[in-house]
Amino acid sequence: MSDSSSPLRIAVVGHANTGKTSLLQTLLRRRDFGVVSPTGGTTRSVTSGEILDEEEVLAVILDTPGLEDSINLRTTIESSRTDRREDPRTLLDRFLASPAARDSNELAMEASSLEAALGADVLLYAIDARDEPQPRHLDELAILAMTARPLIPLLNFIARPEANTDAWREACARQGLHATVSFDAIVFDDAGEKRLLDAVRTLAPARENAINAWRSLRDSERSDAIAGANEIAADFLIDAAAAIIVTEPTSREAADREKAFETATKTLLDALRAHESRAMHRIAGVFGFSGREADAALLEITDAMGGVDFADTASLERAGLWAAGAGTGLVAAGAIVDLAVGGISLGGFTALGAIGAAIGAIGGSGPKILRRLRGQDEVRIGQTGLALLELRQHATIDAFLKRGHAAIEPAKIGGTITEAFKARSDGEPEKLLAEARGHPNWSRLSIPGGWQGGSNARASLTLRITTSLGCRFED
Ligand SMILES: Nc1nc2c(ncn2[C@@H]2O[C@H](COP(=O)(O)OP(=O)(O)OP(=O)(O)O)[C@@H](O)[C@H]2O)c(=O)[nH]1
Ligand SMILES: [Mg+2]
Repeated sequence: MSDSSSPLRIAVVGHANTGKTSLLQTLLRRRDFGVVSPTGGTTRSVTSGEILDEEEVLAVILDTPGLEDSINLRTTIESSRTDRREDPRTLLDRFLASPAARDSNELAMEASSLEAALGADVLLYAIDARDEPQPRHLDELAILAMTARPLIPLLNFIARPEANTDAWREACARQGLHATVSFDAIVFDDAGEKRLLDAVRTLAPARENAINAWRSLRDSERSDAIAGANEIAADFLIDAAAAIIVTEPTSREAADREKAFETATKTLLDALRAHESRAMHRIAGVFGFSGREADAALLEITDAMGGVDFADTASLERAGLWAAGAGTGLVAAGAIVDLAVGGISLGGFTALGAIGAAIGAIGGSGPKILRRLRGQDEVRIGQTGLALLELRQHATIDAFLKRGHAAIEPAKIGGTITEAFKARSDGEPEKLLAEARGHPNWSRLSIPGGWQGGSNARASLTLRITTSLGCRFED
């Protein structure tokens, strides 16, 4: 076979519909690889994908059609035996050279899978762990043993409650296969991928360099992705914390000021929602989910967020984070939005009455005094709202970290946002975000604008928040 500097070759083999193509999508981090479908017999020919580091091919992974009729296949191969001392590989070679293995024949597809297996350093035998081990599986294992290639039984679908993990371990052990690996193609688990590569390394020691390079490529991609995603989150959170919307009342009358407060609140929340969605798309991109796939993933993540939409008062009310006020219509129970005067929070609109006293106490710059004379107020996201946004950013990153590229079901985050919110304690990121308060020109969302994103102070705060958000993902 090839020399030790050539790429590692892995063939994924197994029964039809056991998640072979899904496994390739996840290992390659490519949702666009092959076609995955819940009905068997989807992959009809051998295809391959590469693990690339810059220009260098570290590994080639082969996807193969499932072995559909293994009982017939084994009988055909073994029936060619003429001498009891012939070893299984001789029988397999004879079968592959026979007309039965050619193009139009009923076993031609199986033959192409076996040809691919013969050229591989290691075989991964994909198992749908929800199945009971059946005679057809044992026939498959016996046929694959004829290739004389090292084989790792890989238990897929292990995240499902009906998985028969123990029965499969026992069945594999009876075939002399003692080192099974569990790896779910859908619920991505970095430690699981590491265990898989460790098993491959044990069986293909000559390919150690390629395997180590593959692993360190994935390690650095993962930490780059976490850092990149946290920076996007930090930048978004500073925009949110620093944003101030100045109200535009038609008069200084309390009723007009309240109406203007409601309008400004809606403007702020809508802008935050749109801005959050942009941040989520960018985070999806950092984790290699792009185009339509990112959209699908985002919908699922939104779904998984305990249904709490911070910009929808009805949703906040259901979660107990907002209460509709008796007279005003908008009283932020947990101060999702704040009335801000001179950078000091006065809570929701009910605090408007306190404004006169506050103005006296705080004083203010020329433009601020002018605004107050016109009856203008400032609205910004409250501490509660900000904490909610921070949790949502964290949940988004966490969901993408655990999402295999073959995932089809909604991303699940541990516990709903509401539960996480109630259990939270103010941490470092919250303290740091307080520094963005009182700097409306640090936010792209402030009205009137005056965005000064390039300031050094904002950049340094972004960096510190990125780091403190990152600490939460350290294992
Ligand atoms: N829940 C869950 N579903 C999975 C997993 N792996 C694959 N699937 C689903 O199982 C079905 C079959 O997956 P494929 O990847 O097409 O299986 P395959 O072995 O390539 O199938 P053939 O090409 O037909 O032999 C698809 O609907 C997948 O979404 C898994 O780990 N967990
Ligand atoms: Mg397939």
